[in-house]
Amino acid sequence: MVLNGIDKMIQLQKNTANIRNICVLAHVDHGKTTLADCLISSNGIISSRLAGKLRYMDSREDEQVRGITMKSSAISLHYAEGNEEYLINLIDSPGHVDFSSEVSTAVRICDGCIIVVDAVEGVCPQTQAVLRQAWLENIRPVLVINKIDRLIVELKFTPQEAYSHLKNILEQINALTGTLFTSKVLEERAERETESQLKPQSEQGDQVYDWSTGLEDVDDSQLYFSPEQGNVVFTSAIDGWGFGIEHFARIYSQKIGIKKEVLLKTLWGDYYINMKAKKIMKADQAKGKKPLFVQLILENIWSLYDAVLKKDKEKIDKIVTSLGLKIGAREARHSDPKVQVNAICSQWLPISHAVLSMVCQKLPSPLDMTSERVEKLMCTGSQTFESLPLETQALKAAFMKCGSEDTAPVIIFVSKMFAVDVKVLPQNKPRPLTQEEMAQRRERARQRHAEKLAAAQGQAPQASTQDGGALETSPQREEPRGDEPDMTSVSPQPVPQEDSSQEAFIAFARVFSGIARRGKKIFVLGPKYSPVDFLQRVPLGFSAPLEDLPPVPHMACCTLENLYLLMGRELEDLEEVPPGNVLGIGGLQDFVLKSATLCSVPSCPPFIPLNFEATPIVRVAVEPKHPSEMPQLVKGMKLLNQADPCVQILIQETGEHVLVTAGEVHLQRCLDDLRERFAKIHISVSEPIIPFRETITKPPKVDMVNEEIGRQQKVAVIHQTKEEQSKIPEGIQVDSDGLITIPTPNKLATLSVRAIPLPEEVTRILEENSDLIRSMELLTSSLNEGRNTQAIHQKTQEKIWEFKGKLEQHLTGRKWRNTVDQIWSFGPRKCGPNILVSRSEDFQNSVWSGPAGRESKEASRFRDFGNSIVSGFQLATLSGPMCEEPLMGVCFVLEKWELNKCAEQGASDKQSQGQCDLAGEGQGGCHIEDENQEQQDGCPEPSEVTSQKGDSPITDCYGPFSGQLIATMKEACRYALQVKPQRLMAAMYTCDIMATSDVLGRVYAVLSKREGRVLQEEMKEGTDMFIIKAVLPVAESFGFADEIRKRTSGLASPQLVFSHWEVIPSDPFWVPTTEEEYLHFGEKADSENQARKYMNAVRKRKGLYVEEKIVEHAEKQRTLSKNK
Ligand SMILES: Nc1nc2c(ncn2[C@@H]2O[C@H](COP(=O)(O)OP(=O)(O)OP(=O)(O)O)[C@@H](O)[C@H]2O)c(=O)[nH]1
Ligand SMILES: [Mg+2]
Repeated sequence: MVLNGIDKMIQLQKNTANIRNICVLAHVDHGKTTLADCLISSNGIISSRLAGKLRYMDSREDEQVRGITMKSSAISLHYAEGNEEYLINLIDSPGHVDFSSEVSTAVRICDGCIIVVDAVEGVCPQTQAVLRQAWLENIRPVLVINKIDRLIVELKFTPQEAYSHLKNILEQINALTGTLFTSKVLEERAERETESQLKPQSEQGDQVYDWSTGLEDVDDSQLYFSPEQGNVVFTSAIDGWGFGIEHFARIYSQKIGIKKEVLLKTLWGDYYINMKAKKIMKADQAKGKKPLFVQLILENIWSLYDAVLKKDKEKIDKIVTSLGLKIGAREARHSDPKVQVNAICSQWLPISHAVLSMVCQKLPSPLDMTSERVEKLMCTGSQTFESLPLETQALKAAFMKCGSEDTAPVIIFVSKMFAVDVKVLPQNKPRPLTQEEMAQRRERARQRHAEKLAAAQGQAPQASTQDGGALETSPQREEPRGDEPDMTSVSPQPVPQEDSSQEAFIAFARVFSGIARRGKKIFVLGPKYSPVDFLQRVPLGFSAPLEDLPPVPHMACCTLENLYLLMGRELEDLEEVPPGNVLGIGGLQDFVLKSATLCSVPSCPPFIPLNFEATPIVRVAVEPKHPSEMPQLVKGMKLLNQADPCVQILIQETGEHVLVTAGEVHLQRCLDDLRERFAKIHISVSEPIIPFRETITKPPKVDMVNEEIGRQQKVAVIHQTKEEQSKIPEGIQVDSDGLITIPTPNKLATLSVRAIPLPEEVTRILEENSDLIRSMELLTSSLNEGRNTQAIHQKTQEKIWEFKGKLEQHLTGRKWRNTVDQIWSFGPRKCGPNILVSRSEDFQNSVWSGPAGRESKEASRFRDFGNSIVSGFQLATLSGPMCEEPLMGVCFVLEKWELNKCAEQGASDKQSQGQCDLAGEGQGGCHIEDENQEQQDGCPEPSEVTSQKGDSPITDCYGPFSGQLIATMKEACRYALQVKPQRLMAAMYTCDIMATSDVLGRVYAVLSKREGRVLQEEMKEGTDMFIIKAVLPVAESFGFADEIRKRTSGLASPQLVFSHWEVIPSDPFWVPTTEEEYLHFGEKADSENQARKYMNAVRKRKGLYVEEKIVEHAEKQRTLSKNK
């Protein structure tokens, strides 16, 4: 039975002050969905007996089967306290790391969150992650410590032990909050400092910087979780109970006669009560006394559990009567103690009351939106609020007011699109008729009946009864003939046209200001939309219909077609949604891909993008089982892309359709969705494509048997050395230091390139700043094109200097002198973690100064061809020589760059012919060109370059000169790499495993089998749980979670998050060269070489040549032990 109908919800939606938009966040399996069940059952949507078992918010079949939540979904609940009625829009979110993007979509549209922590497991990695997300979104948290029953039943703690354990958990989580808070305060302070330095002397000279905004002065007491503040409750969601100390303070103030306020302050903490004197004392005055929390609260709960578990009927009855509860006969007689506990506790300490009353009192309503949050939402990138146009700044007031008057601008944020079966849509569901509708229909039928009677006297009586009967049972079919033409137009809609159109997309959204009305026209703003653009293009006071607007980039206009109330698995139709509410919007499928800002005024900026914590890393190629079904697959993948906030869909150069997902579980879900919902075809899936990076290192100091290289003589040179292996062709000079000098095929230019490994720290800095590098690149390219760009924002400029400073700090020493100033480009894709340095005397071009740095005549001559060099570098860094994977951490130094005079003037036909004959290596040149063509998809620059120089193209039989330069540069880089010790880099996961001591050994066994490395092992205080932190190559991670779970009988389950790239120490090209190595590894060195294995697997996948030896005379098999 549903207690509150839709009408009640509609009414509650209007009272903004009593709306709470909240989400439940936690580590995986800490009990979010179970808690949500309890809250939902309080509204009668599900029965209280099923609460915790049903997991109502887990509506997908695979969620139920796997027992984990995979998406966030919302439900609206009603809660009454005293005279106030509240509307709670509750969003349940997943805790599994693979779905952390769903958490981001939830926090954006909430004002507060419930952080759930398992009382046994305590603070876990995802707890930290979600707390951080809540912070980043500026939403206020409250804490629920769940699964208290496990402390009693599983860990068998005494109440005193439980108290210290809970205190510990609180300390941990507060420490976390503390670090978030301090870093934020310090950041703000730093910001203010720089601002004050920037404008120290304003015109009036009276702007004094307030130095008092230090940590010590900021009131942070509200931020921390503590039971006396009322922002912590203790629950057991599975047993249906929960309490905050306020509940007990109220009860005991009546019972003992101590003021409630006093109890509120002392129930948690080291206070004890002197019953005789009715006084509360500090614990240190009397050792051995139990704290109030233990004596007055926990002991009661413990004794209840004790009685029920021991089936002490008498004691149970005593407790039940003393609490004044009424337990149903069925529950009282039930043999399962859980049922009894649930029946008693859920009446005594109803969990929904404890949690919802905390939510209503402690979490803000949409009206309490802080100005800080509004500014953050409106300012993308490095913009500051003050730099926005005035019209845009004016919208801040609308956000804060959250007004529902007609003049208020409508602002809606869509945080994700989710797919539902069209059958679930309210307009397609047969709805029970209301009394009035029945009456109307009866009346209409009667009229028709009368008309028919009048028309055809004879047959009328039978027909009319049939007609009337049909109307009552299936009114839909009769309607078109009725007298309501508007209804007729609605009814054909539900009929699905095709199989694949069975999914409808609903936008998961929130109204931030104004009323969202069905049929209203509204702007859809893409993430790159800029209100400045609009204000420039469209005359002020534009009042024509929206359709007549001149086209503005990243903006579209659409109509709000259907509005829905999100009720977990159900949707309810709404006509309008007042501000501050969470809602579903239908009909945006063609306008919104994943998220968007909808607004009725064009001065609104798009909201800042959602910040996703997980990086999509696991990629597979998919193809239909039957090739003819390709179009369905393509369509299905498009739909999947829209329905999932985090998945990426790519079509690779090879024509493969690739799915990039956050992890194994996410991949499985995406494939299921593709098969069953979106494509509805059989698909075959490749083995996961594991990304690698290629790099170079310094020459090793020891050989593979740990002998120092250099001191021992290379007595037995069994194999040829590596330099010979990489086969540098003739005509290319290599000096002892690895400098490659190579001419273009027509010999008009010669390039000298050297590759040097970058320090690890520098690579990290480059990776962290890739966004900044991209914006620097955009800026330079727009300057190059002579476009009138806005001046760089002060903050961006500062960031650039800071970035440069960091690089300088780490690139010190003779080798790196002036390197930072000479950086010419980053690569691949102009923003990657490799750099091109130009040491050429004649031509200086640096990313810091832009092209106009030092413009001499000589320089301009070189500049024309500079782009080709950069393109060659981009291509070289995009795919390395080992297995065509991108490079990482390599610095290419262009030491010299000689340009023949005729290259500048343009070679005549004759000349070039001559050159061609001279070159004598035409084959090689042409071949390189071909390869270059293949690579162009990934990097569009080369074609642009050629077209730019359309005015004086230098062509000879090798093709345009610029193309030759590109190819030569690429080759030079590749050879420069090959003469250095090359290494593969593997993507690494960090892995957190929680395991009990008895399965620890097995966890280690699995980890070491899969090349994992344990970083840390800690024992969780008060439990026998160990927390293991390890790193594991992504390549070895498939099936890892399953294996761990199986080997430990489900007692340990790992969480894998992408963390970094790591160099695989072994050399993929290694062969034994010294006598020791030969002795140790044997002539064929066929023992495992991890790097070579990976490299060959990638080469095989890409259809590249794999050098594999066929064993002709296998050495005798022997076991190691026999060998000893
Ligand atoms: N003992 C005990 N078990 C609980 C309690 N609450 C939940 N559980 C169990 O914990 C497991 C996970 O519960 P869920 O509610 O699915 O956890 P969740 O946080 O929603 O998990 P994800 O959505 O996958 O992150 C289930 O087996 C629940 O029965 C509790 O209070 N006590
Ligand atoms: Mg869940």
